[in-house]
Amino acid sequence: MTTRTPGSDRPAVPAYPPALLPRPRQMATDSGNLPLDASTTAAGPQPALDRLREVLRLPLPEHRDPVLRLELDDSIPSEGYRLVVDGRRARLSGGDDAGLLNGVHTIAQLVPSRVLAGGRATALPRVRISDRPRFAWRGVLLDVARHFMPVPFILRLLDLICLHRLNVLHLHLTDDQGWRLEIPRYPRLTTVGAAARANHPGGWYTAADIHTIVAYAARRGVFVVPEIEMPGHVQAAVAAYPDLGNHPERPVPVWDAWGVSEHILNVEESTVNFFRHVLTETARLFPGPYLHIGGDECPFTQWRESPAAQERMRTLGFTGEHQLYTWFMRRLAGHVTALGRRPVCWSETGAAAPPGAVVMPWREVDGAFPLGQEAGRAHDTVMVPHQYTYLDYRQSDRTDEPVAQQAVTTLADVYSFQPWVPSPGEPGRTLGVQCALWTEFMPTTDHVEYMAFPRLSAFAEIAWGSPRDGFTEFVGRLRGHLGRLDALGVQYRPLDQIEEYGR
Ligand code: TNX
Repeated sequence: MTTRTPGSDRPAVPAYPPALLPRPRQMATDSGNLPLDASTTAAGPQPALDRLREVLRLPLPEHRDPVLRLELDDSIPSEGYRLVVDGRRARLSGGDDAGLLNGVHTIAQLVPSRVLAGGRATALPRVRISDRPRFAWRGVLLDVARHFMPVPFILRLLDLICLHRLNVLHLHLTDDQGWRLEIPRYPRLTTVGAAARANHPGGWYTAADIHTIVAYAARRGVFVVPEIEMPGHVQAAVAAYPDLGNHPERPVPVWDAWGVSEHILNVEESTVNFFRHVLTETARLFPGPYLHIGGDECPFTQWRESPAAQERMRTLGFTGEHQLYTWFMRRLAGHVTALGRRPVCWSETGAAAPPGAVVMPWREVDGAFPLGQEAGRAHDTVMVPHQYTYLDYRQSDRTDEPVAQQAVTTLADVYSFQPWVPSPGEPGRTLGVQCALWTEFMPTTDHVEYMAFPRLSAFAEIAWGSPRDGFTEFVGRLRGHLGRLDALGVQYRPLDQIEEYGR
């Protein structure tokens, strides 16, 4: 556990209203509460009711005239909910199942944090809450390629994601340093691409692991977006199958340095087919609507020097390697579309992004660039500007911060993130926002938690679009919220240091 300085000089955290985080759109409280016990009855749609049982740790027997009623209500927008608790009953109305689950996860914060640690709920405070998220995509990226993260940790992260009413887990499954998804037709992707190496334990997910993760996420209203990187960030795959690379005669190992590897895919038809098959298998394992095909940081050196790539360029009538890259991404995006899924790619694809793809701009704060209005069409975006959302950056400029990427993104920086959205009349939509846990410098799950929290909590407010009353108000609520993270044993970075040195 992290040690914390006792804070006698801190403002007291009010017990009521509970410090909800993200803060709901509208909330009114009343004194008194609704007592709950093992005989408390409930009724409503099954997925949310089952989740409510888990959250309150009560059996909640069903009854026609229940104390806790869950219901769908067409007048509430998608993912929105309304919660009314008086001294005798509670009613949770949701625009859809996702709205009900959001409401249930607010209820998880209305009960004392000891309930998160396994105790039974004994009461709900009297409240009226009317709430809905600003964005439909409220994501967290976890890089399991640089350092493999075991399934139990992913399930724990999913508990923390839904507690913050976030709804996307983006799994970065492949990179230069590891390939973490078992593809039965190409076993070496994992037996070689995810093997243990010196100072590196290795590991990969089987189909059964993915099934566990996806089902656990779905019960919590979270969908999982798998990412298979191409045509760069693929050295682990090239190590496993040298024929995918530009120099089959010179095999390379799985990379054990950080940065951008020069070893990219070749542009043979067999390589396109290989990745088509990988994407087909990935789509079979992940039922969600999106499939991420990477596309970031692809150095063209090998294509420039490869007679085969140059020949391919000429045959296709291209004048530069960038056209070859666009061609590659479009072919694989087309395959994703044919699989009935929506492709997602990093912003490097720019104006040349495959039609219908969702683009994640990570270099720019403004989603209009480089999507290129001049291209005559805009893409839907998920905004991930690194300055605000990269939780692998240091949390302060103190010299005793653990080793991390050099850049600094404080808690206050994350809280100041104002996501770009197109102006009225401009094409395209901002589907949402996402924060990123790239794990080059996070070898252990404790370390991931330290880097993620409490910044992920600030990110959740932005993603939800909570009403803002300034950073001080947020930190006051965060203090109360940290009690929940304590109850769950989260290894977060203590607040005092951030407070003192945050910008
Ligand atoms: C850039 S963001 C990357 C990742 C690194 C990250 C480190 C993106 C698409 N590419 O490969 O892990 O920076 O901050």
